[in-house]
This record gives sequence, structure tokens and C-alpha cells, in this order.
Amino acid sequence: MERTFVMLKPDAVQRGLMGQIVARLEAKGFRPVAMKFMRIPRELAERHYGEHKGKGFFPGLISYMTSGPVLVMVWEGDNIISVMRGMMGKTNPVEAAPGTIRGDFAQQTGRNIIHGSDSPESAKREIELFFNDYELLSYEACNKVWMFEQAQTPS
Ligand code: DAT
Ligand code: MG
Repeated sequence: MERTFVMLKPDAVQRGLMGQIVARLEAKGFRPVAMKFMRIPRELAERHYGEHKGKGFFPGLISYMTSGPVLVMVWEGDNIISVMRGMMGKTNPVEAAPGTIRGDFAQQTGRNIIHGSDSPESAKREIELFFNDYELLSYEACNKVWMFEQAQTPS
């Protein structure tokens, strides 16, 4: 089972969209592993988006990401990294398909409401950046046998 790092950005929080977005992940059958409501220090935002340092939009991106509380989360599921990217939609909400999170709830790249890891390496790096081991919870999901063919069904 794969894990990914998801962040609901300050605009998602301010616009009251947290519940609707979390509901989509729950309905898909993905399992929450960790959640934290926090204000990101500038230094952490700069490390998280380190690959974009030096680009024109970087200063604006950092002030946006540090402008208010965010909901950081780890979710688990089958191929969740790429499936979650699909559920989020394209980075630019103008290009994001209807039915995707960005396609349904956002209009501009600089206010695109959600982050999700783009590869297994990014997921590992980002999860470690935001969470300690003891914050990643492991527990038995009661719906498991109804989500996964490999899990034994009750007889
Ligand atoms: P994604 O968030 O889909 O992984 P990314 O890694 O290319 O996209 O960029 C990270 C974030 O930076 C993106 O969600 C919003 C911001 N960003 C990227 N390109 C931008 C641009 N041209 N103008 C403004 N913000 C941009
Ligand atoms: Mg990215």
C-alpha cells in the first residue's frame, strides 16, 4: 500500500473547503494515516518547495503558503500518489478537468487550494518534512475486505 502527502492550502481553509475535500478522499476509500492543522514557518515552506527556488513565482508562493493555517495529511491507498494527482487535477485550474478538486474549486495556479506529492521520492521526503514517525498511525480499517479483492471476505 502506498502513502502520499496532501496539504490543503490556506485558501482551502479560509474558503471552508476542508470538509468537502477530505470527504472525497474518504469516499474513494483512501485511509488517513496522519493529519495536522498548522501554520507553516517560512523556512519549512521554502524547504517543501525547494525545487522551485529561484523561479519568478517563488516569493509569491511562499507568502501564500505561510499566510494562514493549512491542513497537512498523509493518506494511504492503492497507487495513491498518481491517483491523487488525478483527483487534484492539473496545476493550473484553468486546465484542470471538471470533477477534479482544482477543476471544481479553483481558478488560478497561485490559488490552487491543494498540494499532493508527485512521486514516491517526493512523498517520502514531504512526509518526513512534516511528520514524526509517532504521528503516522497504523490501525486496522474495518472496510478493508470491501475495498481490496486480496483481503479476505467474511464467510
Ligand atoms: P503542483 O502543485 O501541481 O505539484 P508545481 O510543483 O509545478 O505544481 O508547483 C507548485 C506550486 O507552485 C503550484 O501548486 C502553484 C505554484 N506555481 C507553480 N507554477 C506557478 C506559476 N506559473 N505561477 C504561480 N504559481 C505557480
Ligand atoms: Mg509539485
